[in-house]
Amino acid sequence: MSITNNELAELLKEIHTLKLLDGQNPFRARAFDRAAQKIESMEEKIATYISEERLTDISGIGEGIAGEIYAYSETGTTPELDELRERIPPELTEWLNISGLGPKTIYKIHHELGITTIQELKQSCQDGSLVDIEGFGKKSAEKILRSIEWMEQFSERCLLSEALDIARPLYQFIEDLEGVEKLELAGSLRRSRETIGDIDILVEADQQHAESIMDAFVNHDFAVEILGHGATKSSMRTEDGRQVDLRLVQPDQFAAALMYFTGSKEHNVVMRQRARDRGYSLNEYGLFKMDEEGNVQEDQPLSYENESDIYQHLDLNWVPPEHREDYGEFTYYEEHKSMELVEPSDIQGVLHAHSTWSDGKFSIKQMAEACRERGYHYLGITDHSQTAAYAGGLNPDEVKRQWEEIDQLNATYREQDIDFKIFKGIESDILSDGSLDYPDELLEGFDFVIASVHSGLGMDPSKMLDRYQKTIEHPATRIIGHPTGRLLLQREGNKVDINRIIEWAVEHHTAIEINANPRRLDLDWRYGNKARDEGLMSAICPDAHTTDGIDDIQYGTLIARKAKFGPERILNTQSADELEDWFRED
Ligand code: DGT
Ligand code: CA
Ligand code: CA
Ligand code: ZN
Repeated sequence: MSITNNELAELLKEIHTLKLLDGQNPFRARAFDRAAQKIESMEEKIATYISEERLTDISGIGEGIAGEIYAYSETGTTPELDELRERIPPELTEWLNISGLGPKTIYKIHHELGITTIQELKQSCQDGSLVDIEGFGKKSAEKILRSIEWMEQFSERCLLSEALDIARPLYQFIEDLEGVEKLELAGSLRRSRETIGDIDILVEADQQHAESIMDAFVNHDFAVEILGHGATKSSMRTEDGRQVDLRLVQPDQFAAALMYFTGSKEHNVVMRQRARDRGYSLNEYGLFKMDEEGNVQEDQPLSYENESDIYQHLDLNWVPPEHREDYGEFTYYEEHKSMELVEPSDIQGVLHAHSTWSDGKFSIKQMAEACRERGYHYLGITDHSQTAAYAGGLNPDEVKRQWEEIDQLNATYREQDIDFKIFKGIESDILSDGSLDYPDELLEGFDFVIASVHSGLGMDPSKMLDRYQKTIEHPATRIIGHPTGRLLLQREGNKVDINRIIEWAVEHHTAIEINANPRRLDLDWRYGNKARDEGLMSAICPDAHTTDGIDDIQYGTLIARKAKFGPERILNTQSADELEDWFRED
């Protein structure tokens, strides 16, 4: 395997940092940092120097570092690195995440006070013991404390919706900068993951514009802290603690870089193996031929213009970014040109919304009008059922009065020749024994029933499964709501056997919703293969409690695509009439 200059530079920088954390002489450790910078900025490929064993020809690389590099190229690690990782307490390397705290300072504090955890560091800032160290004062203690609090305040990941709120305006801002030829969101965001670590953006531009583009990026209003500022990569942190990485590549590198930085890592691993199997080498710079000895022919890139061409070289059709997770995409796209996936414009109506009858903030009419404004043709209103007292669930009498209101609204639409229908739905609690929340006679009066678990979420998964079985077997149940009950980044869902629930749902003419609330996105996309194999129906449900909440459908649609749903398996791509028929079938 050939090593890229970037990969090696990262390695040497890591060794440099660890040496400083280890308290080694900074002047001697610096040789590793210098070598890293040299290799990073070299035009020539370091892999050539390695294969020809002439690393020491490079100024700044002596025998010692050369030895480490040769070892790394053969074994994937180096004796020095192994030793350092062994010796340095892992808790100490976590201190590196505290902004403004470098490895030398960390070593000094660790050495003087004998502390290793961030909690201990926090303590020493608060009780004044840090001030006893030479070179530290009250101010530095306060600054470290602030940084720790900053770090703790922001969790490492955010919701897909939050990342999009940052990425979309940034995208538009960068798009208009002079010299930007191409621009794409990359990383987990391009793959529509349900949570996002950092935001990755890739730009194609000529070198001459690199500086001004990077300057504009790090000086954007969103940037409250600049984490890196270079010609090929810059990073900043936004007000809400999100990191944004901007990478800039030359025109002939864009396709390979986009593929690499879109990931996932798991997908990339398989792609690189496919390249090797065919006598090629794939990295972030391109796709190259290898000679018989396995050396990369850097001067012989295969010809391609876009991602699709690269996939073709590896005997694959283009894989949509949302499917690049090593979740069955290789077998599928070897055979198939594409997969039909649901699009926002396919969505005809809104199912699963609440009104002031239970815990919604707007009347049925206001919700209906908001749907019409967005171009939808129906609204399935689903307030909470009677057991959900905390959410203003409807007793049977209220249900009947709500039906009257819906009948009147529908009559008005018909009189005015407006193509819009309100369905009488309910979000029935699934009671602890799996039954629905009203007597059968009343249940029959609804157009459709969404059945959701809102209590006893922590129950034993096998008991939960029994509960679901009974619910799904009930003839009134048409849609299962948010099946695991998870709240992303807040609460894990029940570990109930979703595969089994999918099978029962298909058997009993029941759909499982993709709850589009960005904190839920439940059904999880990882069940997409199973759902597809079984022919499961779903619905992209905003679970809207406000008119704005309807727009969450966009996140549900992203996840439905990731979960491999075409429009034909999404209920709310159907017309109101088709849907009515589907609800009525047994
Ligand atoms: P995130 O940020 O945690 O939500 O997830 P990603 O997928 O955006 O990961 P990130 O930002 O660390 O890197 C962006 C992409 O770059 C990643 O999906 C694949 C590629 N990449 C980064 N580091 C590596 C690596 O060490 N090996 C491989 N094969 N690919 C990498
Ligand atoms: Ca990322
Ligand atoms: Ca990143
Ligand atoms: Zn709901």
